[in-house]
Amino acid sequence: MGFVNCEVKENIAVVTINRPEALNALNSQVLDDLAAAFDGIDTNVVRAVVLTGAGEKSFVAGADIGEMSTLSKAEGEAFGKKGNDIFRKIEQFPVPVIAAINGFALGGGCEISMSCDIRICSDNAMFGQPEVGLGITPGFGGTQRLARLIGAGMAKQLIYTARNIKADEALRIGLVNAVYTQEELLPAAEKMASQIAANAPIAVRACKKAINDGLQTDIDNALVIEEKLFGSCFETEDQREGMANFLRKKDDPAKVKVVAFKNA
Ligand code: CO8
Repeated sequence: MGFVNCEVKENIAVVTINRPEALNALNSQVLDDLAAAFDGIDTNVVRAVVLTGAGEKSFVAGADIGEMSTLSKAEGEAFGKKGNDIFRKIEQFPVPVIAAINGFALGGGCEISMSCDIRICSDNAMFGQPEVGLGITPGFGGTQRLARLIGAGMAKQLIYTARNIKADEALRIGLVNAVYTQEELLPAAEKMASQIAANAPIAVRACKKAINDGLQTDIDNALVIEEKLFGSCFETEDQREGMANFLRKKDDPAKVKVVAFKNA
């Protein structure tokens, strides 16, 4: 597919934004290709996704400034909606998405990483919302997701000053979970995806939904969301097999086995 590659390795998918000549900047075509790549993933097979950028320098250096430079008010709003729709698709994708941030994650690049479930980065990564320096606001969810992730005070400081931060600072403020060398990043992301993929897939999906939906409401309603999803797990084969395996192990440690969860 044009600007986005998707490689499925057993039950994980690696989606790579592939426009390195423009540091993987997001133009309309990249956004369309990204949507198509996620639409094309068979979630009956794939249990976790890694999202990364091609090349050694950049994850995504933002929305395409050339394309944006001549937009009218209505076109700007439409472009913002286009990005928001695809980022929301990633955020609500049924299985977890890990952003493996291999360099610049500026503007729309920082924003797309924040629509993923988990962010890890390489030691050359750089994050920022430089939009006010270009005369615009963040437009692909940055004002909302950055404040939710790292708190309103720190988000406002980063957005108002348009200051870029390096990997170590991103780790300190909780924007990323871990920092790796450039060589280690993708293997680490794939290993994490495989660890997720080894667990009961329906339960993992239910956890994602419970956390995401619960964060949008008050604690009482959020706990009801969890109760319902928790209850639904008791209709699955994976729950029966997972618990039976634990009880067999207790009975006789020699009976220990790795459960091959079925997505059922
Ligand atoms: N858009 C378009 N092209 C880009 C972008 C971008 N965001 N970033 C880099 N490129 C291109 C450069 O133009 C250059 O192309 P060419 O070789 O044809 O001249 C190529 O990528 C390589 O870039 P540089 O030569 O600049 O590489 P450097 O290593 O010197 O610098 C930087 C790297 C620091 C990342 C620099 O390229 C840069 O500052 N890029 C812009 C970063 C930025 O400001 N990003 C935010 C954009 S705004 C945004 O994302 C808003 C999102 C919401 C939009 C909502 C719309 C309504």
